[in-house]
Amino acid sequence: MKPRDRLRIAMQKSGRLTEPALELLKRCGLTFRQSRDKLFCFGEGEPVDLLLVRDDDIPGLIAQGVCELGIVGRNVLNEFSLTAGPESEPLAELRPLGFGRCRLSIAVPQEFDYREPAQLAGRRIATSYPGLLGAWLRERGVDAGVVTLAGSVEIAPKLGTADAICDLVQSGGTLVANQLREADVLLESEAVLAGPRNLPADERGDLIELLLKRLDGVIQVRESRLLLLQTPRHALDAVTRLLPGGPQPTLLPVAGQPDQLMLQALCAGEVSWRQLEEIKKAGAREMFVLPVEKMLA
Ligand code: PRT
Ligand code: ZN
Repeated sequence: MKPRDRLRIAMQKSGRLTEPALELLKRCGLTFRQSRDKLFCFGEGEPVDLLLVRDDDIPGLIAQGVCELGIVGRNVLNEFSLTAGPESEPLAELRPLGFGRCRLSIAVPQEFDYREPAQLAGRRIATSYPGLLGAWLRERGVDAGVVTLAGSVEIAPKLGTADAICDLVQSGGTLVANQLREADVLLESEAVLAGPRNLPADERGDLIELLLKRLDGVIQVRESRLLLLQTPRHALDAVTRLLPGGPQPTLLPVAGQPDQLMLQALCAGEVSWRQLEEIKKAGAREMFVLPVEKMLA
């Protein structure tokens, strides 16, 4: 079979990851002919097309070689890797993408006084993630019953079909609504770019490398902030010491105020209110934290 010279990326057709994934691809310079109701979207500028599918199908499509890349939750990717069987093509997490964050957690009824995994021995735990839960229990030497459910896992304890659950948690609202509480975290999850462990050795491999570089640039910009502030010269050292990580700040004179300086610093990551308070206490004034739109080093 002649290798395809276009790249295919699988992503969720309709769900939590759909909009942020499309937005990220757009920022990487990828746009697609609008046919969102279809399975396939043709890429306009670059030779990269989209497959719109259920998130659970994404790892399997990559493993079968139907597509080269996929945007999917780490929870779904790792569950696939644990349950796919040795003959399946091994998959890799190529990049974490910073959206769709959640946790795969054990949750127990409010009255269950949970302190450690050993207390789950002999209990039934309902989950849609039997692979991840099974591995977690095995690692801890806990012999518990795993009840696999496709959905509505959170109602299993009330129905009497399980004593605890293992499910995704974000705000925790669903657990509270079902009189459950989070007891232990198995996996911190977010959307990731998944691909085969061995990248194709043709043009598609080169295209993937190019895409990864663009993605790194987009993620770096998205997580960068420009911090602007004024500081008296005598407080400069103290203020500089408190700046979040990044390259050396730029200093500019302030017209008519020789003892004041304007400081400009690129920060890798969010600058918290607490950090700003500390910097202010050190003597800084007129502070601005700005998002970075584009960056060319
Ligand atoms: O149709 P398809 O199969 O594609 O969609 P889906 O219904 O399986 O997936 P979807 O869109 O619900 O989730 C896609 C991915 O988003 C998941 O695989 C996770 O990686 C990620 N994600 C992030 C979440 C959540 N947050 C989340 N809160 N996925 C599910 N939930 C559910 C959770 O299962 C529970 O029922 O929301 C509830 C908990 O939310 P809180 O806020 O009440 O704690
Ligand atoms: Zn799904």
